[in-house]
Amino acid sequence: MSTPFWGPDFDALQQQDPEIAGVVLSELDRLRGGLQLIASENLTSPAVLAALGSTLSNKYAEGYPGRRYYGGCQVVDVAEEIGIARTKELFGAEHANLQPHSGASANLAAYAAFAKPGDTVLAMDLKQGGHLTHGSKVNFSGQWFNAVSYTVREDSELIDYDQVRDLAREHRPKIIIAGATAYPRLIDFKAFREIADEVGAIFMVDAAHFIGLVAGKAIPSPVSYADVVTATTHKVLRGPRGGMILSRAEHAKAIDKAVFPFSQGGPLMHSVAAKAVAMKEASTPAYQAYTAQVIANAQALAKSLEAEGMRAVSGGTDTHLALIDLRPIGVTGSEAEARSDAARITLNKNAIPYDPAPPMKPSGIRVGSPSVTTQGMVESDMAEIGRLLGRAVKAEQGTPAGDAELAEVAEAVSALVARNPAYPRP
Ligand code: DSN
Repeated sequence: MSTPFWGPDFDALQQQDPEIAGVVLSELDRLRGGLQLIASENLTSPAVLAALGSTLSNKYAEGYPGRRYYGGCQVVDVAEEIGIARTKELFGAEHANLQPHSGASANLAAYAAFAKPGDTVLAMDLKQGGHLTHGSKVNFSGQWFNAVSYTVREDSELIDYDQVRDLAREHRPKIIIAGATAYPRLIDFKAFREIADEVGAIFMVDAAHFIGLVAGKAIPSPVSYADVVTATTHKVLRGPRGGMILSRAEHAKAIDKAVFPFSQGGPLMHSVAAKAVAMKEASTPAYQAYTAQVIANAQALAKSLEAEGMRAVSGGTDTHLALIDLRPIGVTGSEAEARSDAARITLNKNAIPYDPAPPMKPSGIRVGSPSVTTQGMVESDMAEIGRLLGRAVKAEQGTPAGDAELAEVAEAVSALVARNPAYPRP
């Protein structure tokens, strides 16, 4: 290569802006010093970070490769073309758009491609594991569309496909959406496809959470069943923060127009390039092994939390996350989140299906294995994490004994992560 790489130049940042340099280092310390169990996060590779921290960030490139509204796009065109080709190949998709800035932006574009304000959409209830963009009244999806929600069964805590069919027949939605942010089980895409066909609806899968498991061939793919698949690139997939859309060729034009110019302006070309890097990484046997381990680890973690007296919603997990009901141990999700935080274990409080408690003090937590698996942890580590988490969430924070227990757990967490560090020091 004739031109040496220019940036990320951390020394320059430290000199020019020590405050923000300090923040960057503190965050690295936080990642290295604790356990990241947020199911939607991961630890991106240095290659992805290098693409993100590159001069591609400077370029305006409204439009698509070969059809831009700005000059000088010949170089960024190559990045986007490579990214699209890799994505189509990886997922067996007829069309891919890598420009959505986020999962929510991808969903906005997908709605716009197939529905008009006032149309009916059918999606999973936010309180039962669906996403904000699946029809919540505080989001565009609930304000611009007539959003009808399906739920999980109260007994099994699994999606009630009979209810989905009944609601589809009754409301004749324009779009039926499968996908969730806190549903630990596999989704029957074939059943959804059949329901969509019966009522003439577009079938959209929001695969934000599990697209990385699909990339690694660890779970079945929705691509052959869905008209459109929206996703994020930063969860199990381990790319940069961002979104993407896969679709059938017949919908390619509608999708591309809905992203630009309808809902976005200039794409973030450094992020598009970093998505291309992530697709290459996700095409390797090593990544496939990673995704299989992600699932094995989530299952081991759920089991170890059950051994601590908690309950795994739906009895366990088939994916990278588990939803944990804390009522059997008499702790709220917010208490558990705060206590875990004090013990250097990062996770989020979460509502459980049919939660009797309010959203800010829900009955559960959500835990995920993508980050700790990237660090190289395996089932035996997850058993230890479960024991530590059990001690942390039961410690009465604010009492001398509880605080001492949390400090002890924090020490044990430090020892555990030292064996499998995040972003190991060279
Ligand atoms: N915030 C993401 C999650 O944590 O699942 C979804 O957008």
